[in-house]
Amino acid sequence: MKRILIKDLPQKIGQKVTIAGWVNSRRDHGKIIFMDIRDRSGLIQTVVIPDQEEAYEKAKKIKNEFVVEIEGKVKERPGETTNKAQVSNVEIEIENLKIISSTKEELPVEITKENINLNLETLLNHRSLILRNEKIKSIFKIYATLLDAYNFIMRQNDFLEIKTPKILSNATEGGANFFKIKYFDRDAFLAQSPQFYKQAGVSVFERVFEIGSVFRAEPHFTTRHLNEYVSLDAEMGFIEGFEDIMDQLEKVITFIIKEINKQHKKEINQYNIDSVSIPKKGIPRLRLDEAREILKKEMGKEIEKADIDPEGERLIGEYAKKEWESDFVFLTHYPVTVRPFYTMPDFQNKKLTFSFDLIFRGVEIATGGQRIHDYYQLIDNMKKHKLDPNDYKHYLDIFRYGMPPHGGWGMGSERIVQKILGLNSIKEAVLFPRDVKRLTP
Ligand code: AMO
Repeated sequence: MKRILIKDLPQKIGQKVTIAGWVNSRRDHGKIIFMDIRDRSGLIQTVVIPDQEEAYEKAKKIKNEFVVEIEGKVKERPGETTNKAQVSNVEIEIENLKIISSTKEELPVEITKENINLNLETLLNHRSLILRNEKIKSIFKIYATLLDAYNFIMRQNDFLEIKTPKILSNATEGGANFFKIKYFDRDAFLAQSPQFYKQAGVSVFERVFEIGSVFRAEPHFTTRHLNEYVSLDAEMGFIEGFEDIMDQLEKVITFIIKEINKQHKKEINQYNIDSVSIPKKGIPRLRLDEAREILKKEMGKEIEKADIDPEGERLIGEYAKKEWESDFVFLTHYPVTVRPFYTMPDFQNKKLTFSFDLIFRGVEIATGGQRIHDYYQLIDNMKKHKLDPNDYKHYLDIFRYGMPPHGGWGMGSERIVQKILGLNSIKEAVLFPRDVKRLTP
């Protein structure tokens, strides 16, 4: 008999069916054995009694996580025995039971708990097993919707999807957090971002986006840094100012959040956290120096460096929530000294740039801004940043033959999921994360 999915069982009451999946739990009550079976669509209770001799004998030996195939009759369950995890009020009375895959091993960790709460090391050390937990699977269901929604809204806004190289001859973002690799007989770098290539994309297609892996050699253990993450990038031409980019990003993030809230109520509830809110009036925008003032006046926090630190971002996030009921806030006009050489300086104040960060629940999730599009200004600015234009010949070629005013953003996908669910570490939002010490599984 052809296998059907657990979610379709309520329509099969009184019929004989075949299902297959993992044994989520087994309870032996002597005269009756219950097994909860899990497949990709849900969870169902099954029962076997001694009259079904062969199946009953097999069921006695079964342990959690065995893979089984079950043939039996779908029955309505009496109301009082319906438990919370049940997808519906039906159960299966087992007639035939086939063990497809078994193990002699004991499970190293208990994974069926609804409210699993393990420390990060345990979560990562037993990764392939722990990912089977419903609450943990939810993270990746939300992640998949995020990628799908980003792709959809970008295409709808006339951006073309591109894929750019990840093995490069130069580091793109400056700083020291790049991975140097051997590339045949010379050195190469893993892309820290698709920055140069998405700008090249503008020179051809006007509007491009990319969903792709990027690499950062982050030597520290923090709750918000990964060494390999998936960046949601965009770049658009013919802008009138960098506000156009923020407007576009706001549209995108609003759509993504709406989709996730609509499709994942159940998953968000498992994490016992409020769903994300964006005020009707839009995401508030603060100049960085205004934010500085607010932090000093309202929260007694003085930012000494040119850039705002993680604690400052957290506090400004709290302020945005209190003042505007917003989980998001844009910070704008970062100083030249903390932005890469390709960032457009503010026409009115050359010490500042037309750039922004988007803060979500107190963490930076996106950086963006207007870029320099004039060939000669770009060369000039490279020199100001102590870079040799000869090292950037191919990048400069983009600007040599006509380039419109443009800009874009890079957004960390894992940080978005982390903040939607309130995960302690960003690593929880990655199937198999890497850090300084971890290259497995
Ligand atoms: P930036 O370096 O700020 O900007 O990165 C953009 C966004 O990527 C995310 N991010 C990270 N996420 C996880 N682990 C990391 N180590 C990590 N580093 C960054 C953050 C951040 O906001 N080219 C520019 C973007 C642009 O201007 O278009 C860039 O890469 O969410």
